[in-house]
Amino acid sequence: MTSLKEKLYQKIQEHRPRIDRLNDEFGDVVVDQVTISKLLGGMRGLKSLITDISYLDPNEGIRFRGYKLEEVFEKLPKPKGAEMPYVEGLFYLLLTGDIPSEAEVTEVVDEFAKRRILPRYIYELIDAFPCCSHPMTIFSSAIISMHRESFFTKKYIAGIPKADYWDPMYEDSLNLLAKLPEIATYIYAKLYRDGNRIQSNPNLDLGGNFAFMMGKGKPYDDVIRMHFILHSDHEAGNVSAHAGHLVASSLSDIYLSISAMVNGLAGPLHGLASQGVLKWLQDLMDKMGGAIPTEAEMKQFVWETLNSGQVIPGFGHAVLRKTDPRYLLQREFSLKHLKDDDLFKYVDMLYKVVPDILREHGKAKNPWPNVDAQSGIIQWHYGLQEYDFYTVLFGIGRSIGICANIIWDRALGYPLERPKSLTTEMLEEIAGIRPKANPAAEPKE
Ligand code: CMX
Repeated sequence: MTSLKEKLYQKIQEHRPRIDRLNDEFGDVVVDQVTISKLLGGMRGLKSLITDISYLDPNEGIRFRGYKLEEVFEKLPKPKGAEMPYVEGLFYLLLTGDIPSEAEVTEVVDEFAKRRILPRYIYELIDAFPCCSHPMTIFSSAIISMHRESFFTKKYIAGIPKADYWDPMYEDSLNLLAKLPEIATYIYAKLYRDGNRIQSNPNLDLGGNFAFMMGKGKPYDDVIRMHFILHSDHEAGNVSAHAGHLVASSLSDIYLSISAMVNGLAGPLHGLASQGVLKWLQDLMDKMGGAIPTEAEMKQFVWETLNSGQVIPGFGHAVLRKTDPRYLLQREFSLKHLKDDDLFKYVDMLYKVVPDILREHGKAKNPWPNVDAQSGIIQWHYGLQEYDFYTVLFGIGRSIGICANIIWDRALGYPLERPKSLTTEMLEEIAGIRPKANPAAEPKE
């Protein structure tokens, strides 16, 4: 057993009695109220899920295992000469709650390296897609096709005890996470480089190897490490995290669950917004003939978008009520490395004009930029200009967090998700605007 797996096992053993106690002794304690507006409003803010991997404070932003993002970047070990930490170290942190030592990270880097090789049929599957397919469709299909590899499914059929479910889920998760960069870079080569693929370098860490397979040198390895870390987890209620957890709750394996997670991420209100920002800004750049717009021109463009009934991509958030710290960290990086980039100047100006416009527009509860407002611009700057591909990068990052979540779901025996639904008539009855269909059926006091 690796030291990561041993530590995880020990943490699971320590954690289980806490959940049992809450369930056995405090099961009836009220946590939140379900109102009609919560039901009609996509359960926005309803406290109804549990995760220990990350917590999103509306005003402070995300914390991973209690650590602010700045602390995560500062404390996690870094490859020699790198500005950004090992992605594998983040996985260790999300899974165990502990900052790993150099030696502990190295062990995880080696574990991932051993598990990278893709089955032949994945290449064939990717080759079989028609040229205009969206990379997220191919990515999701490649992941789900590996269902046949699932260790969990084999163990489940063989009758493994419930208390041990986490173990094959851990093995499947490592196998999948190690392969995602290979899958993604082959999709990229296939769609945009006539299938000319650069073979993996097993001596590099996940971030370094991803950059290598994309044909990019320094500092792209740091760009992608930062990207994967920033996008890894954002609590349990966002669409991708919730989709992954929900599917996993029926004891689907990691391949089925992460594919579902990726499908949720592929929507324009979620991960696809990163490509949305780029496309939107490129349209403006075309209109401007490449010139930098004045503030007045930028305001006009933003209003035109709003008045045509569209959202401003990269702005707003369902939970956050201030500028996303993930945006700020990428902004800090951009100010250091790409402050003369024209697209960065556009994004910088958006930061100045959009919040006031959204306030005046009066709809968005949060007028500030989110993670997607900045991420694509950095990729563009470093030569990754096929913006359809941006959500795949988000998907690799998010898989790290969701795998950690799902391993813990299994470890703590979280059950099948099965909320109850009502009809509109029932809601009208509850609201008191429709007589009860069958008052005699009401339970007596
Ligand atoms: N531009 C214009 N209108 C916006 C807006 C924006 N950026 N953000 C919110 N609104 C509107 C909503 O569309 C909604 O309008 P209706 O009442 O007409 O439906 C209203 O303001 C209230 O929405 P909200 O409660 O503030 O936000 P939601 O929780 O419903 O949605 C989000 C959150 C992110 C989907 C939304 O802000 C949005 O569409 N942003 C643009 C897309 C985007 O950047 N998505 C990426 C988010 C990060 C991620 O998950 O990757």
